Amino acid sequence: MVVTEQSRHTPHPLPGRRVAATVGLLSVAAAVGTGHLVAGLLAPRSSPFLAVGDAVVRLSPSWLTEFAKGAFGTADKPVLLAGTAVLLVVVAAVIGLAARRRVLPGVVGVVGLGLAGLLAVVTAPGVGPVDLVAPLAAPVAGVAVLGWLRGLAGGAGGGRPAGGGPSRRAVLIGSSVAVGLVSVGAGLGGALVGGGLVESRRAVSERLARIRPARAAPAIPAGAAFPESGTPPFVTANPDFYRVDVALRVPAVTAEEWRLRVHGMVDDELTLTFDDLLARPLLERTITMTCVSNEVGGPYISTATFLGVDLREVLREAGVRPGADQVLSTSTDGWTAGTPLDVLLEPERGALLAVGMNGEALPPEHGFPVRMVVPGLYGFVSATKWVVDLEVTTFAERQAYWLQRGWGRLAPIKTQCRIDSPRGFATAPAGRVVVAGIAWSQPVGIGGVEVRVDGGPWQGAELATEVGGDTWRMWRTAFDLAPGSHTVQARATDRDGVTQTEERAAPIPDGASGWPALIFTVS
Ligand SMILES: Nc1nc2c(c(=O)[nH]1)N[C@H]1C(S)=C(S)[C@@H](COP(=O)(O)O)O[C@H]1N2
Ligand SMILES: [Mo]
Repeated sequence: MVVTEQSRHTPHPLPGRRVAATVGLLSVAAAVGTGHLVAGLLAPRSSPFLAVGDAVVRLSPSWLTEFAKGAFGTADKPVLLAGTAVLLVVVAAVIGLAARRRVLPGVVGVVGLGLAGLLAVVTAPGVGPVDLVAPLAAPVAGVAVLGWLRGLAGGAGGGRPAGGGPSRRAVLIGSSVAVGLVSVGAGLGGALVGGGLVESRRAVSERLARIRPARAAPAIPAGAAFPESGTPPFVTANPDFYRVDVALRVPAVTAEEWRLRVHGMVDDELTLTFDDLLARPLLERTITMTCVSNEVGGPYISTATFLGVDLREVLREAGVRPGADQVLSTSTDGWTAGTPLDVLLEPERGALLAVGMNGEALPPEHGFPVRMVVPGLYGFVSATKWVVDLEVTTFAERQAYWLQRGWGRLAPIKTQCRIDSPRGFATAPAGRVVVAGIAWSQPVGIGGVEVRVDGGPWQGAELATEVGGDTWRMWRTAFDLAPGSHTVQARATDRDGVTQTEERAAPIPDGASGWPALIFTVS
């Protein structure tokens, strides 16, 4: 083998600083674009770029987010994302410069960015395994493009002898354009598939912020909760709101493509668009939702202020025919709920086609763009998320998803309570032990809660300021207890004077019953 002096000693010229920085930019762009595209296809919320933005919001101290809201109003999120993008451009250029001589520092930089994205995604509420794909794919694409472009630019020892083929400069420019197009395409693709939903939701939130409800929910009075004694806050923050559904992937329907068909035993079939809903009077109602699967003492209960359209008015407009006794609602993913028609037509019930939750559009996991909420009924017979179809029919004719699987047909929420403090098997210091919790009996409301320790006399608990019958009510009381193990029990009584039954029942078919009890130790 003959190795010429010339080719062995051809020095690989270092790429210029501008070229190196461009290589860094394109590599990071490819990473971000790929992450966004994969997220868009698999799980919109797992876009590393958007997740970093969300993480910044989540981790920011409240004075900073309040300041941002004050300074930028509803534009605070675009401003935040633009800021993140600017920072990313700077970091990308630095990565390119770092990789000018040796590729390793650049790889470390891209992987470091990838780790930041991954961390942001996995620390978000409610992540699943599928959410990991996009943040892992992003740095892989970034490193691949970095290595390739460096080769083309001559920094990686892959330089070809000059002469003959296209000049290095032409190759570099050509490939840069190609990579740039791919990155932009990936970004756009991701934006179209997943970002379309994100964008739609953001636009709805902004529209809702400008709308004055025809009827606003009363402000939550101070003293409606006892968080200092261990109860949850009165209104559940959206990320903390319990979630129950059979959807493996959160359905992605934009507000623009959403339609609701109202049909069946009606005089006039209706098809409503999202704009049609927003053109109606919007009502705000604070409602405690409960899942029938909740065990005594369980977590599947939360409260939000919903904004929506009066469902009764929509049904009356369609003109319900005699003989119907059920509204079968269908989600875009095919799940169904059967709601008793007479409940939906009660003037005081307040059933909603909800579009807003705690001052923003419904979160995707909670039914964006539109869901049903019916005070006083368990979710499986009333709270259809991503609702697209309402059929007025009969229970004899049509059976909904869980009814077919052995759960109940009529499912009013049972009067129930939960002890939140002390925790089961906790150790409390000797002296006065505060016992606190929540109670609910939608839509009647709670009139009293009693607590007893070790089977002793029932003691009436202090009730928090009442918000309404459709919501939970917090309670607390205290006992002087001797050291040792103790059992505490609670029972709630509704506003009509009916005390919850002591009889234990499992959740299936129509909700758990029995007095909550737990054991703890006084030291
Ligand atoms: N499309 C759809 N809607 C659904 C469900 C579902 O599985 N699919 N589950 C229902 C049940 S059982 C409950 S308790 C509530 C829970 O609503 P949340 O997840 O917003 O708390 O949604 C209801 N709506
Ligand atoms: Mo449920």
